[in-house]
Amino acid sequence: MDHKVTVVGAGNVGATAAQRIAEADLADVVMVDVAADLATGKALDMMESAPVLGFTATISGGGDYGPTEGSDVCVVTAGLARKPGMSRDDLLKKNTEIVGEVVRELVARSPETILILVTNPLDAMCEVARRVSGFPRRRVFGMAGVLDAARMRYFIAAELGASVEDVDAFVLGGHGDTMVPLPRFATVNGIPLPDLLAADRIEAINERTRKGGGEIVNYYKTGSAYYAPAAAVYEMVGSILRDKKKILPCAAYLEGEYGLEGLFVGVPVKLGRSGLEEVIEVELTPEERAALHASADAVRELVEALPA
Ligand code: TXD
Repeated sequence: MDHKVTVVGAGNVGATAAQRIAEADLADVVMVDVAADLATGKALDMMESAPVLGFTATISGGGDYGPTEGSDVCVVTAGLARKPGMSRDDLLKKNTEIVGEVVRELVARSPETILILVTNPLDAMCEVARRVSGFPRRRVFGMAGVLDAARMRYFIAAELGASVEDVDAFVLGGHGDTMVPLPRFATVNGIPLPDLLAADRIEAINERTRKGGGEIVNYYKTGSAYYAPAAAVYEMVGSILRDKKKILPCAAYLEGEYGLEGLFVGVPVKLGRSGLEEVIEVELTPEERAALHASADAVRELVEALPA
């Protein structure tokens, strides 16, 4: 393979993303996890599917960062989930430590890599990775918007009995309850959603999108969503490695766009071979802009709570 992708955290999202990337022959994949045997075992299990599925990419796994050297893209899914009794601040502290350490190990071996953060709280973990790596925003950003938008697209398609392929939508803001679905920009094969669906039905879809993560947790009980998150990672990695220049909503470090500065917030960006190539600014209504700024305030609060 011409490309190498490292996935740190061989848990649900990491391993599923690794599988998608390898099965599509996008890149050779290296998985790293503190649970070294878990990463080794999952990699071997996936390799044993290659003869049946016919992919040529290789997947390896373990606890060591040596094999990650020279990665084109590194995806960080390592972290702890919030356990009963654990406060949000405790989780923030713990995942800050984990992500900081992981990013240090990665950039020492792949100084030119592109970092995609997945670990929650997403927007704050992007900031940790930015500080530790010292990378420009072109090479450090987060996955959340592609997932949130995919959920919204699915809900629209299901509501209308339309093909998921025809539905486009996007979501702005931080990854959490304050995210800002933008139905005004949603289309079904080019037809604006508000022309097809009553306002109250659209609002119900917005609300379900905002709570999409929780809806899955309620079913899984002991874990969170991973099929759709892994698919979202796969789409971002594909747009980068194949230089597709897709416009995708990602957590990007804003430098004045949307009136926001020095903060990771979900906005549409262009992803190509050099990473985040452009932040796309769309004209927002005063209400949409206010909602985006409220969402940014929530991210800022988290970033200010980051351990020094
Ligand atoms: O939209 C989004 N950004 C998200 C984010 C969508 C889904 C999941 N989201 C978050 O991603 C979730 O809240 C977690 O913070 C991460 C990973 O979720 P996943 O469901 O994959 O969690 P798992 O299955 O618990 O996997 C985490 C793995 C696990 O195997 C740990 O052993 C490993 O991370 N881990 C580490 N690996 C390497 N190094 C260190 N220090 C480490 N600590 C834990």
